[in-house]
Amino acid sequence: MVDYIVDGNIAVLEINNPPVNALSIHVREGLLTGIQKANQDGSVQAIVIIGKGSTFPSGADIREFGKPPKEPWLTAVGEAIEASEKPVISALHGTALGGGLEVALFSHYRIADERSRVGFPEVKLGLLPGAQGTIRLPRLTGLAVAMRIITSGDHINAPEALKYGILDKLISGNLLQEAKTFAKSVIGKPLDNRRLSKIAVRDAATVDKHFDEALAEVKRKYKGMIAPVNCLKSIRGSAKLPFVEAARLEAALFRELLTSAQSAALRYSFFADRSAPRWKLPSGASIENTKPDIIKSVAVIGAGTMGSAIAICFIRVGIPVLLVEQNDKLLQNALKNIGQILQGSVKLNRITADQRKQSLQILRGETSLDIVSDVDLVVEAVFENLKLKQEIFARLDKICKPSALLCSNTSTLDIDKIAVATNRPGKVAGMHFFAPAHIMKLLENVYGTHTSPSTVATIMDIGKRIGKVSVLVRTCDGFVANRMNRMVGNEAVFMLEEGALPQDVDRVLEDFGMAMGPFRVTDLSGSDVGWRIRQERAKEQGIQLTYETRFVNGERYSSLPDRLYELGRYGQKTGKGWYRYEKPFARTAYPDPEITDVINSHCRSLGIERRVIPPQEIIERCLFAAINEGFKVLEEGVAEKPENIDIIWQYGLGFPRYRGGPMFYASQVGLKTIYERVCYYYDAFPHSSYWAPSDLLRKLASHSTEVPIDQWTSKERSRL
Ligand code: 3H9
Repeated sequence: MVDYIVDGNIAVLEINNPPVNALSIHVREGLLTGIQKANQDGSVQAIVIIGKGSTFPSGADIREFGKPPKEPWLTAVGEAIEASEKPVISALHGTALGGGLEVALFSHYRIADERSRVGFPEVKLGLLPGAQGTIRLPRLTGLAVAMRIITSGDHINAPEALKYGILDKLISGNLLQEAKTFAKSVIGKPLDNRRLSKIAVRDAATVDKHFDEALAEVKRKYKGMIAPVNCLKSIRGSAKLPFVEAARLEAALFRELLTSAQSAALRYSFFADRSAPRWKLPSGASIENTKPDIIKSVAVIGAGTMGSAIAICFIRVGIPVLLVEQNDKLLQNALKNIGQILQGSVKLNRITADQRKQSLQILRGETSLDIVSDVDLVVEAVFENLKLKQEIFARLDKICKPSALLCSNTSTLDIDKIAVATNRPGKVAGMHFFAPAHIMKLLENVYGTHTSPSTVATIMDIGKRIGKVSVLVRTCDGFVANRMNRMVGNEAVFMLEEGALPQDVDRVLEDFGMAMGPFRVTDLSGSDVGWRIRQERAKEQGIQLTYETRFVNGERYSSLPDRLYELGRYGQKTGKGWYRYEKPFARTAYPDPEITDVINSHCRSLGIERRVIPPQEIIERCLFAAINEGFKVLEEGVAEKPENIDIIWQYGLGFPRYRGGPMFYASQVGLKTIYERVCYYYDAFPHSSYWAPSDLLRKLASHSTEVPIDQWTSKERSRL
């Protein structure tokens, strides 16, 4: 894995561990023996470390973490590099990250391809650069820059790294040749002033000030995460302690992180990010064997908030959009809004003024559906009503060219029921965007019974092209996100009836790490939306909902949200919802005594006795209910694997990444505990049938030892 090549008086250690030259055990061994051999080889006067293929090492091998560590440690390899009597030059290209950058910092010189990037992304894995990265980097860059680079995990481009002193020289030509030439130029020069362990942190005297400022920043930015705090503690050590002691402190802080639940979740998330978009259908069709169609033009039907934001997703990557809206006034408003949103992006430096102009040039508003005959893909984003969608799809089927894909942005409706309105069910699918669609990363792509593999390949591919994290799910009521999240909403409201207040529930879930509690989310999206859906469903079923309604079709029902609607408390947009706001559209939510009165009088009128609901119960009732549903989703094959569910929750529902997602969280709590609590709540709340335990959960929980999450579907689902 490390080739040892001698060219004249230069030994080249070429690391060959595709795809990213991760510093796996054999690479570490190869580097160590290579350094030793070169030092013993009388003909060698300098050593070059370089990566084969597309990159210098991009870090330690993340798959080795969580397993028993194997010697030599990266630090031991690095110390041998630094101690070398012959100059060692790291020649960087691609992405020199984490342990890779640490190898470079142990080296006496660092030169780099001018297009390369460096960085310490460990914090994103819940770790710190634990092979002396936190104590070596400040010696080159000073404390403030080191703190920023290490706590952000961001990549730094080569010119910037040169400016900070991380690199000694940028190379535009052949890296290996230039590295050898550079190596020859430093033969015989003193090495001690190139050994970072011998150099002091130049601004060590100011460390407390930098530490306090950076700590306040990371606590605000990365609330609840321990890795950024440990990074800072270690960097502070680099300035306050002798080198060897600082290294010892770093090792202890690294070990604490490596064994933490947060790092396990973040490492799981790293691989889940890569595995979730890799789709596979029960038929065997998959990303590996199915080619996507190339989408060159799109029509978005419906120019409401959602439709407009979806249009933005396409035009900003250069895909022309026809935005269709019957009502010309609404259409003109939407076009104006899109212009303003893009202007906002220019102000935030997310796009240039030119890019805005180019995007708007490929957007056309139209009031007639007939205009979409030639587009490759239609995304329908009209009101959530099955009959309306069926009518539109029937018309689209007649108007659009036979090869066009017809997709719905429905968030709940069965794709099969929409597809039957057309003569091309194979080309019908769901593309469920999350509001605000131009910002939220998630795209829940939905296939129906008849959706063809090439349609699936195309919607997954286009999702990637527009920069979304695309996850494929099978059609069912609510798909994965809304189906599971409904349990959170239900339990949250039921707990209000039983004794909690909105701020109690939200606080517990936000302390858990959720981006927003369910009541703040409802206030943001507007409680009128849910009210309309409830009324519509009741009408379909011939049911009259009143304040006294406590059961619908034998299922527990709370009319509290309906009371809110009747009071005109639609949320932020009316300045009042589950919370009070200073004015309509203001963002800061204040607990509202009026809401407490509404809840208390609701309970009195229905004869419900209120009690104190402990935080643990709030967590269990919201999350365990959703997790149980998640197991049903797996059991039914709606999601192919737990990672898909977790990625949906992270990118669509604000689940904290450092907890992995509800399914990973379940694996950490333990499936026996989850199962027992689900059974307990099912006994306590028999009129909430979603508490009925999932068969898959029951089977997995019955094993004497915990079944690892990567075996949940393959092992058990086939045996159900
Ligand atoms: C560390 O270094 C700790 C040290 O400080 C201390 C030690 C004591 N290990 O992302 P891609 C796989 S912590 C194992 O699709 P790209 C990845 O799973 C580490 N595997 O490519 C995928 O596999 P598959 C600090 C890794 O071009 C394949 O490689 N470093 C690793 O879009 C291609 O990856 C990091 O955190 C790894 N380190 O992006 C860097 N990296 O095909 C993590 C990748 O089976 N890596 N794989 O799904 C990255 O950020 C990106 O992979 C990179 C390339 C930017 C390098």
